[in-house]
Amino acid sequence: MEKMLNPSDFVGVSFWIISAAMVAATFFFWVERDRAVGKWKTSLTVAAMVTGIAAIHYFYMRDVWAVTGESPTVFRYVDWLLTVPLQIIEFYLILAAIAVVRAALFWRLLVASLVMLIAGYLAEVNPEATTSLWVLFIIGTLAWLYIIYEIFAGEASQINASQGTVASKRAFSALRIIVTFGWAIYPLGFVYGYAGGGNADALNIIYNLADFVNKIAFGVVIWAAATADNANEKAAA
Ligand SMILES: *C/C=C(C)/C=C/C=C(C)/C=C/C1=C(C)CCCC1(C)C
Repeated sequence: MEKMLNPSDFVGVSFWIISAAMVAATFFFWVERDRAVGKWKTSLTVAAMVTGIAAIHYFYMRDVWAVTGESPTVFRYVDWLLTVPLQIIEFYLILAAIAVVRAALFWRLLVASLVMLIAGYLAEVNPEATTSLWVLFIIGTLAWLYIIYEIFAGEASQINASQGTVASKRAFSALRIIVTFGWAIYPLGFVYGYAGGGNADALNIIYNLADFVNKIAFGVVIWAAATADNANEKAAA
């Protein structure tokens, strides 16, 4: 018989709660898309795609955890491989909504995010190899720091500073906070999860929290900017 979720398994319950939240968020962004104007509609579509893809993966991750008690590493990274590039597209859309942005910027952010995730995956599928585990962790962290550099000091930041509207600047600074502090929860989860012998409970609860912040809260930020721009436009008309 298939094992059911154990109510006293708080990590398993967190998988359950995030599954429900991802579905609800997807529905919300999808419906609210009607209230956004112009290019912001696409941003909300992408936000709904991110939470929708995550919802599907959370259903499976919850089962892997409930049945085996092991980290659902493969589903986790398949989800991230789909949703992180979508979030990079989201940054690009915010900039493209206000200015002509070079495609090279998009590709640099995309490649850096892939290096970060591939390094993390190679580390986590074989955590017994502790030397490569931490070398790969450092490679992934450097790729993340590069993304931070790009949005604080690189071309993306210059475009935002010189050509942003009030709403797009607000969205852009919220994105900076998400990528710096929201994304920082993942390497923290990695350290708690693997330092000193490994702790799958800590790893998964922290990753689940991080996904809640970075997929749902991130979408809400986009939604706030999208609907604020709408209000401005109506006031101007
Ligand atoms: C929706 C999923 C998101 C936004 C996932 C983001 C994942 C990260 C920012 C992962 C970062 C990691 C490092 C910075 C070092 C290597 C280990 C990782 C992959 C956990």
